[in-house]
Amino acid sequence: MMNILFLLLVIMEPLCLFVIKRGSAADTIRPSQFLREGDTLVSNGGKFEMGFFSPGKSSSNVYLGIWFKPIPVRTVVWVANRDKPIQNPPGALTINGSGSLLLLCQNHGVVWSSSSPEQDGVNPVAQLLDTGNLVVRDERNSESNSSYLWQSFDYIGDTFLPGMKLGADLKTGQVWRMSSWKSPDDPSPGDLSYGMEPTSYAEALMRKDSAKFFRSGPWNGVRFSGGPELRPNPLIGFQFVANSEELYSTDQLKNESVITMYRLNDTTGTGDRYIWFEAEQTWKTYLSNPTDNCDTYGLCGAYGICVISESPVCQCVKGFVPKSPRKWSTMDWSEGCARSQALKCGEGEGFAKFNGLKLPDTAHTWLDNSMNLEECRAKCLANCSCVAYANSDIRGSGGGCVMWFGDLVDMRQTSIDDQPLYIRMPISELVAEEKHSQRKKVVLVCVVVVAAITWALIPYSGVVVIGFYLHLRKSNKNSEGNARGNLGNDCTNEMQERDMELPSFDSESIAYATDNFSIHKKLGEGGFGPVYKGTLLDGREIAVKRLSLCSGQGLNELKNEVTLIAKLQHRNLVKLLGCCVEGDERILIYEYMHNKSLDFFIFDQTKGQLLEWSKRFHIILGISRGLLYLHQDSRLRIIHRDLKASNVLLDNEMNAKISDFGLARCFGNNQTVANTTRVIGTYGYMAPEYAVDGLFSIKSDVFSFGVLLLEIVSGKKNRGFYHPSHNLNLTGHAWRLWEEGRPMELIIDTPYGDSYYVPQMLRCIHVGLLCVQQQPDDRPNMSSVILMLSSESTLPRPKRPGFFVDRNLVEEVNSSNKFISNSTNEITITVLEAR
Ligand code: ACK
Repeated sequence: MMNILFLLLVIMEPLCLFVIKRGSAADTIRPSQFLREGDTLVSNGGKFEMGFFSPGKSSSNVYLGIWFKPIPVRTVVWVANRDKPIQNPPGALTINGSGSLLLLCQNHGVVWSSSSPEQDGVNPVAQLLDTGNLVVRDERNSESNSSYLWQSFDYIGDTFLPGMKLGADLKTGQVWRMSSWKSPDDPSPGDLSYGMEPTSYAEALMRKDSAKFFRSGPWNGVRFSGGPELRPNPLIGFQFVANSEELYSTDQLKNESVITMYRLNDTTGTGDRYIWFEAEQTWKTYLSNPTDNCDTYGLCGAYGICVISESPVCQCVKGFVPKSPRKWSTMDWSEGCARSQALKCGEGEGFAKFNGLKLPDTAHTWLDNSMNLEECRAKCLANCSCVAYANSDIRGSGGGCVMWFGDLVDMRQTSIDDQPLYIRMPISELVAEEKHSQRKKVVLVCVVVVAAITWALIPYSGVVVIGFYLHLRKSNKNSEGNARGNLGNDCTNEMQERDMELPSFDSESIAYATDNFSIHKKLGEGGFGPVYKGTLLDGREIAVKRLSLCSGQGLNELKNEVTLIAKLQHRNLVKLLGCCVEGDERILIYEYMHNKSLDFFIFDQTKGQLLEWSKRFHIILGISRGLLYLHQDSRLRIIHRDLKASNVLLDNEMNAKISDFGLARCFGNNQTVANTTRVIGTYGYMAPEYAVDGLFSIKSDVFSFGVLLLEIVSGKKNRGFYHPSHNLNLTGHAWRLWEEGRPMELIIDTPYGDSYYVPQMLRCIHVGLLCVQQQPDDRPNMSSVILMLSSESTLPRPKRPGFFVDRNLVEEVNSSNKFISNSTNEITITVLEAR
């Protein structure tokens, strides 16, 4: 009856007296006042605004929401009627005498109401605060009084604002949990949700539907164990409260002028922290969860540790081996690891210490904050089901005790080692470890003794001994630095072995096979000289690369190519059959590829029709597999350094084969990055850190792969790309389209007709953009790339690509380096482009 009265007042009689005046900047509504469509409430300091809106492309559904007032791009942070849109406007909001907010609509009466208990004897007023919180309070209580009758902060949507709580009120049962919008057009709850798990050692957990998806790791008094980025920082302070009444985590803004929010995004499957950049009038992502593949819940299974810099990323905890070696070798880590030696409880077990880990899932933990680490160890040891323990609070010198029961799941390596995890081990494992460290100690003692003796005999000579020892240790550990001069021992040995095994052809038989290098047999001109088709006496077809004397590829490059790929056997690498070095003649002989190189097809409208989408996808997978093999061959790690369309050949079944290893470099086992003063590669494919600083790594190859991927999908060259309305290159253009939500426009005018498979193409564009990100650490490695391409997993949101601007700028960077090199002779930039 009451509702009908309101409806009559508000909707049927627009001249009714008690309507909030249009354009007025009131921040409150009192009983018998109405907020109608077109009216808004504005918080006192002008930070937030509340009114009616239609999200995204939906114009028929109307919602009551709160958004940032100063931001021109309407960014809605809270919606009242998330799953009950007003479909027959107009609607109006009011508050009744007992403090309930009522959202009314012409034909349906009350479409939404705040679920606060009705209160008698109050003077209710609804007020939009400057925090973005819509509160209902008794007007007699001051604004700052926290005893609100109702507040929107208790009903979080997809956006977490400073001051909100994530967790639960254990007394009232009120749960504070975020949930994503279904889509940009539909604010009703989507698949993704984020909240605090009420385990003994609580942690925040993101779920996709009901499955665990990402963990923050537990709060250890200073930060969430899951990542360094979750530490306090100059912008946001974290607070974590766990007592018998409440369990929650909250943020406080340290600088009030900053506009920030954390938002769940159903489309990308991520939680993103955004900051508003006033000068650029745009939101920028500050961090995203999951950050990378290693943040995927339980990726490496039980007792697996994810190490993002490794390839493959999953490793077993020391003392454990893959449960299913077969699956593990195919990068299916789901079964995790099992102990290599069984535990025999009570037979002198102990614990191995692991530093720098995100602590495992805390679902089965036990906590006692009053115990110290020693007591914790004793308690865990005494209980055969306890598999690990750690200090629960790392403040000061550390204290508290947390113990794990059941398998240890979802660990990853992090850069901070302030909270070691102690994992239960059988005595045999601990003895082996002890012997290893004893050996190291003995060597060190010997060095010190020898140094002391020699010092006594010849003053200061001991320094040389210690220096020599340190040098040996360092070179054993890692062999970073100039690539060519610093191949790891593994590399050098392997290469020497390979060198000897490569068949040597005599120049006469090659001349015969190619009709004396006849022009009719010429396949084309490679980066370092002509390539001919030939037929050996036994009928085998070959491709003969004859290095021209004046080419940039000297004997060194040839030897490099020979030694690196002679023995590499992979169906996605072109096979080197032999070589010939006689006098001035330097020739490489390869298996013959019937279908030319990839650039012959993809950049040509007519020939491009021969490569329908499924073939393109097959080629993309082939290149990824070939590159993965190079990057993680059992003993070598090879960086190609010149991956591009013309260096991918196609055999008679259109299988992709990576070719041209003249610029490739080999890394030792522990080496991840090297630098060179001689930057060689091809414009458009070079990663920024390589082109500018000469730094190359598997991630610079990943960058080139990303460019190639986008080229294959779009049929356009990164470097030659032209667009009438901007000056971006292909990667920049692709990223812009992605950001604007129209990535499929990348394939406009492609010649592969209606052979599209849209989800796969979108995935390829997405993965391509992840590969060309500016920061090497943000780029996935090739094992992740393959996983991403061949699964339907949620992918992180790509950040800005490297060199996404006008190609001329890239050239400017390089040409300015060239200038330095010419004038100082320090850097010689050699940027070669074969085609
Ligand atoms: O696109 P294409 O026909 O394929 O032209 C280039 C040219 O030589 C210069 O690189 C071709 N080419 C290079 N290696 C091979 C090979 N192993 N089999 C067939 N063609 C090759 C390449």
